[in-house]
Amino acid sequence: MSTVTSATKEKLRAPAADELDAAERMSRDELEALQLTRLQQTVHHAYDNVAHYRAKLDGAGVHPDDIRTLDDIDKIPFTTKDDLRQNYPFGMFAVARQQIARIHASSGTTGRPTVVGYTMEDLANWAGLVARSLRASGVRPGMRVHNAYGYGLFTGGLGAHAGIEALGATVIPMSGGQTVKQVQLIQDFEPDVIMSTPSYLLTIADCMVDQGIDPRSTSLRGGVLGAEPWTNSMRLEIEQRLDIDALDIYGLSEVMGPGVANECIETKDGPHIWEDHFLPQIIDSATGASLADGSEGELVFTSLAKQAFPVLRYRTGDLSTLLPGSARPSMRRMAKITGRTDDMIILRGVNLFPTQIEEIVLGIGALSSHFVLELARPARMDELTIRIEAHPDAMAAEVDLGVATLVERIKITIGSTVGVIVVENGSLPRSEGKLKRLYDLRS
Ligand code: DLL
Repeated sequence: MSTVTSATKEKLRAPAADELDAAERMSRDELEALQLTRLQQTVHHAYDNVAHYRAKLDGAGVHPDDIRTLDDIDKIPFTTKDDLRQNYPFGMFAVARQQIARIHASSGTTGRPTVVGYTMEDLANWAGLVARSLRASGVRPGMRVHNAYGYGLFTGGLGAHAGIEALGATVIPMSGGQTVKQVQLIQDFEPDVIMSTPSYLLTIADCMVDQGIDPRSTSLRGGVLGAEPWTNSMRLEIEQRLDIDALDIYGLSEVMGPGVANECIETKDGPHIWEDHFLPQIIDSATGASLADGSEGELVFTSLAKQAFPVLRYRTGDLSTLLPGSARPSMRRMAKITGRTDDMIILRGVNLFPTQIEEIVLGIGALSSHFVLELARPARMDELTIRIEAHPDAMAAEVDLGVATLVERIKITIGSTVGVIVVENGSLPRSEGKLKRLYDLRS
């Protein structure tokens, strides 16, 4: 078994222009023309084949023929998770059941899961977009990719799997969990790249340390990480701990799965949305009004080429900002997700997201990245307590100073007073997939 030192690790590189898909090289005008044709087809397809969409469009007095420009999209009513739940399980499918090649479902913390379906062509398109995402991350045919996203109804495992194969890379279908085995296979199979949630990659790195393995010494050169919000400070932490490039992959089951958007390694400035397949919008969550690019709000997507499960103006609940394209100039980027509308904590009138706390915590060396937030209402007022583990190498006095700094920085940047409790190292639950940061103890 060979160990690779930092000096010998070859950096992942950006694809050359001739390695890109045709859509990535289109001009903005060509792309918008394609989007309009595909939008018109999608609206017709949804109207003709899904009773829910027909009723919604009829109710709004809109006929598919009324969509003449991309701006006409604002005439179409939103689709929400609730609409999908009410049509559980297969009411939103737009093709005959014999054409459905695969089903996925998102667990959903409350109520019924949301169920999505794919035709063979949908699966091929999805694999192609994950392959494009991997290529943008610096992955190339022939590389080995360790896939630690969970296999099963969750779209992460199988979605990533098909994309790795479509790219022509070698997939190691590890799935989530069994952390000791993850470490062993990384040592033995020497993958170039790992796919997992950012929080689970830190769990894997901790497990390496427990076994006396330097996380920087493995064969890994890159991580394609997503499925949960993570900050640029977390990226830095991961890149330094594992000596890799860490790229952000975004997606959601309802819109497709992983690979709706992905960062480009040459810029690492937020995921590029693959706009030939998904038309993004940002809206004001309270009023539903469409906002101009550059404003922060809720991301809404319309699928442009899906057969089995077209979505019209699906409200993701994810908060972001649409930004101009950079490494792929004609496709817009999304700013890293700040959080979900459901994760927003309102603390004595101040809105706050777990990612804001993460950003501050990671700037304090004496504290670790392992923390949870507890929201309680002991009296009339809500109180937020951060339970956090100290950095394993920090001295007690440094930890005390770190805690004081944390309280002060939260007060200054967010404007709320929080409690902080330092807990024993290893006592907080470790992520095996999507990390749960917020515990609401109020009810
Ligand atoms: O998590 C799809 C996925 C799998 C994406 C693997 C990337 C990698 P769902 O389980 O339906 O699908 O959850 C979707 O996860 O609405 C966001 O709130 C969150 N999410 C996904 N990717 C990111 C990301 C998959 N890169 C929900 N940054 C979405 C922040 C993300 N949040």
